[in-house]
Amino acid sequence: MIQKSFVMMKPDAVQRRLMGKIFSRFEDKGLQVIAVKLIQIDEDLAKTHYGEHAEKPFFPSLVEYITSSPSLAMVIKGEEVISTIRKIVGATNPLEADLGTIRGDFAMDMGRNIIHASDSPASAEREIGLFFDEDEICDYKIIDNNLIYE
Ligand code: IDP
Ligand code: MG
Repeated sequence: MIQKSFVMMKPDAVQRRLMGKIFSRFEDKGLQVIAVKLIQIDEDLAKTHYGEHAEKPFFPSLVEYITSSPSLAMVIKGEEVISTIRKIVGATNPLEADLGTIRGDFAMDMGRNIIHASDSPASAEREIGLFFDEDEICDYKIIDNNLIYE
């Protein structure tokens, strides 16, 4: 099934100038980036986005991290894209993430793990709605021998 996922390069990815390399992981795989926004997340948006973790001990430091500097928000489209991107991203703890994944290759610390990706169709829909207006999503057709999407 063709799906859309919300993916976000966190402040450490932007600060470390890894944006191009991370885009390449998705583009090389054959996924389609249909929206992009560099955004300084404020405290309200951080708390809403990570609401499911509000009671966790790491929540204050997570909010501080995610609001510390701009993030790069994206919508990515493709066949089974939600689970595919979670595989490309790797485990939450970069020390446990397989080499070859983004977290496995670029990070060492759970609290600086480079990237966010939606974990289900329901969270993708919620997160895309939080970060993007409808008219910011360019759902163009790919005209390419390798990729033919509706
Ligand atoms: P995910 O990003 O792989 O979906 P979640 O469990 O949803 O992982 O956690 C959201 C984010 O909260 C993680 O990506 C990470 O930045 C942070 N986080 C999760 N667990 C910990 C922890 O134990 N210590 C510090 N930060 C954590
Ligand atoms: Mg999560």
